[in-house]
Amino acid sequence: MRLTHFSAAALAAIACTSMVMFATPKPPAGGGTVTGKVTYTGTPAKMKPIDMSKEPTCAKQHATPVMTQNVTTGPGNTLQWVVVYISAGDQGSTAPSQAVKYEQKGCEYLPHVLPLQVSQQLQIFNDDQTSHNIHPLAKVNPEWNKSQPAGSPPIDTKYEKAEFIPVKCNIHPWMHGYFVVLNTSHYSVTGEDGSFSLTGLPPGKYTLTAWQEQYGTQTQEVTIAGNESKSVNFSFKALPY
Ligand SMILES: [Cu+2]
Repeated sequence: MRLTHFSAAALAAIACTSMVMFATPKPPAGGGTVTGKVTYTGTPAKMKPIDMSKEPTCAKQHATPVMTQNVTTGPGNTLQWVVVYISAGDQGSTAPSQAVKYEQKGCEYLPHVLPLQVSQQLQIFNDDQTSHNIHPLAKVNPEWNKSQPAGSPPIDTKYEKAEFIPVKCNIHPWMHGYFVVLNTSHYSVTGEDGSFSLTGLPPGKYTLTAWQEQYGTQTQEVTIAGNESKSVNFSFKALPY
């Protein structure tokens, strides 16, 4: 998903911009911006090709084998699928009314890592011609698993507490993903180039956390004055394998 490195606030800003021609524009959200890159040092584990031959309707959707994604790297030692978010200092915000979508497509979870807000509607789709049994392994929130045969309507759900929730499929053992349920609207997922962007930050002192599913978390303090833009980079040490 190419847009994953945009923050929710950035997407909202884009939505506003695109409406300028048709309606009186709202005042810009303003505030500060934090952008940066997430990289690694050391030698990360090699991702492995996934054998989907047991599920031919999925296998035939992929010209080349799908790779595992728990450490997804890019040129220049960048790390994809890292969630960067404000973990302290945010004044809090209510969840947006639009649902976030999670797809099961080609026996993969799209996106691999899905950030969403507490109480935000989550819609889970099965786009495949086979059954999935999605099983988010929540510990703080209620745990459940649901079967979703081909052609089923989306599962509508939400989470009421912040939590990093691993997601698996009880039918296809290679399917792995994450729901990252956050108390803040200021978050971003790194794209293929490891970059992230948090926008619309009011002046203040913040703790910024970067989370990678294998390498854990890192935090940095950042102070925003006015509408300034700050650059913050994170570097994870690749764990031995
Ligand atoms: Cu499945």
